[in-house]
Amino acid sequence: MAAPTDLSGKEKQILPAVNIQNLWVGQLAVAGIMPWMTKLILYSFRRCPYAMRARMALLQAEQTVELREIVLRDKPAAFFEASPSASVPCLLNDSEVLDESLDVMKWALERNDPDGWLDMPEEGWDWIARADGPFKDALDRTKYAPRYPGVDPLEHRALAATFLADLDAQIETWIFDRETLADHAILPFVRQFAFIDKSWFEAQPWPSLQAWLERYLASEAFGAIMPKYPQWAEGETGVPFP
Ligand SMILES: N[C@@H](CCC(=O)N[C@@H](CS)C(=O)NCC(=O)O)C(=O)O
Repeated sequence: MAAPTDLSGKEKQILPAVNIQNLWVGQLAVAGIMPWMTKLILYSFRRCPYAMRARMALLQAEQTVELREIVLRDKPAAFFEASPSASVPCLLNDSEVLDESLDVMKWALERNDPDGWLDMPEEGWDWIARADGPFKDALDRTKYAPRYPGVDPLEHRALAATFLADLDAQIETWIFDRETLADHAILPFVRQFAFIDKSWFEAQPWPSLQAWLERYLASEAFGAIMPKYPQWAEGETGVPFP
């Protein structure tokens, strides 16, 4: 590993033009300006709720990655090579491939967890398991009913609603007494469900849940994980995120 002061000619030329104070070292690594830094690559898709929660944890943990925006109907060969499940998100670091969004969240926060998101009650994992399991199943059968022949979307909307009513009863401002991993693991899926039929969602008696979602959608962090990214193409460098 080269010492940070041991700059090649190219780096010497580039560095004075960069306002280093405004950049994370990870962004410099992605930009190729500090090549001795580990380069992290995130295959992502803007609207995928799993990728959204991974990006939220990376943002919170201030872990800069090279983001490669994937279009799911046009997956590049490099993505198939990287991701065993061919699903987003997929994070590559120098020693491993993280192909599950929750693993990406944990990995990022284990490196830097300024607000203690990982320090949540054990029950947080139960909420996440209910959201990722029965709630997500019901969400998909409500939203994408034609993909599930013989399935009644209204029946599944009612199943999803039982979970959301329980969550509404649990939330004051957050699921627990402060923001934790559970909030950010679940919020993208509640967003996805809410937008199936926004007026129906808003008419439900879930004031705490609705306010929780509204705060998320209006937050600076949400804006920071949702810019439109250009589709990544083989041979290109992706964009630094965050
Ligand atoms: N368990 C995975 C699920 C990820 C997932 O299913 N992502 C969807 C997009 S939202 C995907 O990539 N699907 C593959 C496809 O549509 O081809 C995780 O948590 O990361």
